[in-house]
Amino acid sequence: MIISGKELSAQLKAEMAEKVKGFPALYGRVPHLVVILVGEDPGSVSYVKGKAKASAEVGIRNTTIRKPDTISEQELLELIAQLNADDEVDGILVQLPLPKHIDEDKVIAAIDKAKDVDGFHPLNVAALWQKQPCTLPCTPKGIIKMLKAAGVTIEGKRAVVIGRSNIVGLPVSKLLLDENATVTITHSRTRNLAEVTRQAEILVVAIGRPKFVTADMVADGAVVIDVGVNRDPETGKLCGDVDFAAIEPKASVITPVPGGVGPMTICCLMENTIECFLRRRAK
Ligand code: L34
Repeated sequence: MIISGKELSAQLKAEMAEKVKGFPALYGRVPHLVVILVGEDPGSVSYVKGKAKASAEVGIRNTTIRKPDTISEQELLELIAQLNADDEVDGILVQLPLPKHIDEDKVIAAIDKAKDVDGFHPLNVAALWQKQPCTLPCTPKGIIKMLKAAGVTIEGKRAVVIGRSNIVGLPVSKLLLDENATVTITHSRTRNLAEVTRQAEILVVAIGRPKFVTADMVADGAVVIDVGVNRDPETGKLCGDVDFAAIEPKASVITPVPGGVGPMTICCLMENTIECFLRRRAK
């Protein structure tokens, strides 16, 4: 079974659009998401466009601010301070990665926690690990939604995550743990990786290397979630971290690239923007 993130996200966005339609009457306006894109990285340009398109579909106001990669850290921090102070802004997202001369951690920490639609702010991260109410990071949140929509039972399962990034590997591990999976986090220094991944009933791959996971690394019947968005060095087409053609026949459930986790990430960003908007209204 192939889980279509594209279809699931279309359904969820339609439900959100229905809800947002009522917001002007209830609250006087719709949620407003501001996306900051620094530089011209083609991947980032494409993802940020996807975020604007999804916003339009859901009825969320989107402002995308594009800055040259020569912007100083100070200028970026000042822009964020301005947006923090603007009561008409509900969500602030700084697309990553940033140019090397800018300290990403400092930029993320500068965003008002209540407007942190990515769930990357240190206070949101701390709340996640302490199981307190927080904004969940979009990609991990989308992964759990896909598993549930596919009818996958998470509780009691052996889950293996490849990758330990702040954006995906660590938070998705925590969410799987919260769903009562037994979680193993693997990475570049893991010995006998294939031996570990073959134990996985649920395998989440977020390593950022094209077709890194080969058929011999996956057990028959495994659920495989592919977070990678890479260019295939041979064909130049988009491909995941998983060799889809080789693994799809073995897996019980698998996500495609494109059309899998990516669209769900954007869908959850819409949900987070609505949540931030409503939480700010409630105050
Ligand atoms: N701040 N930076 C911040 N927040 C994020 O949530 C992200 N991420 C990751 C990179 N940097 C970020 C994204 O938005 C990755 N990411 C992302 C979002 C959407 C898609 C892929 C990555 C996506 O929609 N992928 C499509 C293909 C898009 C294409 O054609 O280029 C897919 O179907 O997988």
